[in-house]
Amino acid sequence: MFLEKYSIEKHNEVSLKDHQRRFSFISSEVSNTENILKKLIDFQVAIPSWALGTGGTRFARFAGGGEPRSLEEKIEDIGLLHALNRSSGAISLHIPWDIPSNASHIKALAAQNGLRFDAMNSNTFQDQPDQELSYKFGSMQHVNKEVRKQAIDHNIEVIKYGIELGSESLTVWLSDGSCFPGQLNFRKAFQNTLESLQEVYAALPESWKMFVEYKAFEPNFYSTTVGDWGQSLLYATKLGPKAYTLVDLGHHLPNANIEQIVALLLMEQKLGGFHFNDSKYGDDDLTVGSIKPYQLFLIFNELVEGMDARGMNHATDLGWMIDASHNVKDPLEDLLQSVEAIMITYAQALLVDRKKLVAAQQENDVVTAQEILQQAFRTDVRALVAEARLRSGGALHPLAVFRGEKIREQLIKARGAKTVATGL
Ligand code: AFD
Ligand code: MN
Ligand code: MN
Repeated sequence: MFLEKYSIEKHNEVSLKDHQRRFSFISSEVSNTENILKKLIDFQVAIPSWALGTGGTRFARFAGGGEPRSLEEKIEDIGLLHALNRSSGAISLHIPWDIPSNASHIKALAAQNGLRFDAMNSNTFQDQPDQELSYKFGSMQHVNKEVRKQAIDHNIEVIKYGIELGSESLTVWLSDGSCFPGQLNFRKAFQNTLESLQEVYAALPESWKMFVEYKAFEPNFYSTTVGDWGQSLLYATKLGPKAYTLVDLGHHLPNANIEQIVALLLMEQKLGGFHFNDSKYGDDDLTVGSIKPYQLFLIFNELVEGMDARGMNHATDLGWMIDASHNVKDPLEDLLQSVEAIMITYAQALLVDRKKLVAAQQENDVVTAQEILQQAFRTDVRALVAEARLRSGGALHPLAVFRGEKIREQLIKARGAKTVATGL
């Protein structure tokens, strides 16, 4: 389905006066409004193709209805999100869940929806029906060279699909590790993984980046072969300048200081990509900003500070992606909430008075430093984010339009109540 421009405009008209009042208030509070608006308009977050259907746990999956049945319908869904918020202009694909059998057709469809292809994701954490060798005991770390070769070949195939679509990065997340002490030799597992990654790295086109995603636990529970940012950085450094670390917010041990990790990776020019989500206990893949919004702000604060220190372009120099799963919400509504949370937090991070913060740090004025950060965090920037959307043709209130236009109902009518999107 395609959302007509006039239906967004119709909704905007109703709340325009109210919005203008709020926007003029925040404009009077903030000194560099136009500059911030420009940055917000440029900032795009990629939607993962696996987040458009209902997720599940290892206990159950409760499908929601109207889920996309094909890659075409996934692109259509992201097109809807992007039409509403103008900040979801990219898609991150997962192979083999979304093999583009006709790449030029898929590329054209994405372009029609104003979307580009962000990082391609490989999958060696599952066995596919037609697969020769099993990944039960790992993929790139495997003791058997043949299994490692199969994993390498798969990643090279993913790069090929990516080239056809105009993507420029590959995200490798390995579930490799061990469940019990003694199951594997840590050093050998690392070396096998490094050698395998090196072969994939050698197949990367000149302009491409490789993101090495780490995760501390699950599905392996004793050790993970890319277990934390230190290990990821080790691989990325040994691989070369095209390899970077990818930070997924849900992949840390409890209470990890993610903002510090981000700051140091940026300092080393080794932060490449980002997976947004939120969590209470582990890799919960909950809506961004739903549990720990202040932590998200502190992370964004370091991202902005670190990127500015290196003269980086906020919108294009890092891969910004959501990695979420929805068990009880409508996936599209959840993604609208996630993107909104990202934009709000980014705007707040742009408000931080950096000069004053540096001075406070220099004076060891801890109280003032905290005041400066919380002044930004406690500013209601929603009207700024809405204004950025309005100026780029989006909806003042995306969620309200989604419900008002009965988009889910229309998708169910077109696709059926019992569709299940590809994914886990
Ligand atoms: C995993 C990782 C990774 C991967 C995804 C697959 O976060 O990014 O691509 O889930 O569903 O937990
Ligand atoms: Mn992830
Ligand atoms: Mn994850």
